[in-house]
Amino acid sequence: MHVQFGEDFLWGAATAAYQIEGAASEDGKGISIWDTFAHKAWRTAGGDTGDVACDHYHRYAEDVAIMKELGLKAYRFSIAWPRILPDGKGKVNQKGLDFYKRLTDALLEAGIKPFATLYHWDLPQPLEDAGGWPNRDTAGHFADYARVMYDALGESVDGWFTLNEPICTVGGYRSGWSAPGRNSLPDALAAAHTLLVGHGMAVKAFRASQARGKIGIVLNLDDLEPADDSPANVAAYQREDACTNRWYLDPVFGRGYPEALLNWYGKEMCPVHNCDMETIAQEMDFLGLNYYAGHRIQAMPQGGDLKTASEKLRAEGTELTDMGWGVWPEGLYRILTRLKDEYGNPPVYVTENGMANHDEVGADGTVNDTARIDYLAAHFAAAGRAIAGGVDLRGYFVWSLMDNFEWAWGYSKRFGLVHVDYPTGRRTLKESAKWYSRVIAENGLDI
Ligand code: IFM
Repeated sequence: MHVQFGEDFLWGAATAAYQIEGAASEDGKGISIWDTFAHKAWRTAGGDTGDVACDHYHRYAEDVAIMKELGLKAYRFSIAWPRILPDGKGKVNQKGLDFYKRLTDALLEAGIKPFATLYHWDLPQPLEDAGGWPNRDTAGHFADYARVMYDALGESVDGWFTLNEPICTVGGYRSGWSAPGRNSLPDALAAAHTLLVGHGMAVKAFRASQARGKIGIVLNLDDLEPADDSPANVAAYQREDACTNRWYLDPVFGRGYPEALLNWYGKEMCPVHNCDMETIAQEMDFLGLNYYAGHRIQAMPQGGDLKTASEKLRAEGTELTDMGWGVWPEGLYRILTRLKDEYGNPPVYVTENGMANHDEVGADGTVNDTARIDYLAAHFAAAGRAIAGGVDLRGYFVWSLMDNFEWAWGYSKRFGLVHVDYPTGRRTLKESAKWYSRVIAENGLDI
């Protein structure tokens, strides 16, 4: 079967600052919570840090040349807040701005549309020291930082995303696995609310700016269903869906917090100030969807937290990626269709989708990642099917352009279309990259 995409469909790839840039304390960059966290003992696999990462800060021109060779139409990167405002607020670091100006100029020169994420998890450490995301002031500082970026790159950037996967930032206040590594339910609940208020303030600031592009948020949504139709499992599914998907989706679409969440947390929910829900519900131009997983939800004897009251089961028969995540392309179709049916069919970009695979450069110099080709082909086909069913999907950013620092897993997981040899920094196009380049050239694929 042949799947053809529309002429304007934007094929791209995505990365994030801390995962690829390196140059952790160069040219006036401040420290982020991930710099601090990764340097603590036992936080990342092998004690890996993003100090050097893919050295993209110095090799960005080579990386843009690779994107051009692949024929990418768009590139999604993130801006390191502490490179721009080392203290998180106040004095702007011109050299930080210069780097992103060089990057976006190179992209435009190569005919690639820049899509910038303002926050992909690297909060300036001084703001964390002042309370971090649980502190309401952080929302205002985020909007101020966003304003600096709209002024600096408003002419160049096509698409802006305020936050990447707020649920993961919240996780950093609830569990030890990601920065800042705090473990407090009230802090996590407050962080979730401040993040959403910050998102709304940043969208408002965008509308008031002269920037020419469009704006939205990136949410990672899971395809969930009850393990069976027993009342306990259906209730567990509703809670899990509220916690994983609707906690962020509903308020940005003007529906407030889901009832299942309010019922579960009750008084513990962070206080909502007067106009907060209105601020959060600013009209967006598109939604960014990061898709990786589907689960069947089964109730568990109640634990202290919403998360421990249910268990996630993998869809039967699914293969596993190197992260241990099930391969479930049907879930992408189902989520896209849900956005159409339940959220008014907003313009959507798949802002991340891809898989970790155990990739090695073979003796002949190639990286034979057929599993990734199969994975992407199946997900592209699911996206094509969703478009045929009326979903307003505008583009697709594969995660990731290149192998990079996979947070707590360090460099042990490879998500890239391009292989990175970390000791030398050498880049090698994997077979999936060559295949993707043909998909882009033909604007379609046979499956
Ligand atoms: O590497 C991450 C990325 O930073 C956010 N979304 C999921 C990816 C894979 O885990």
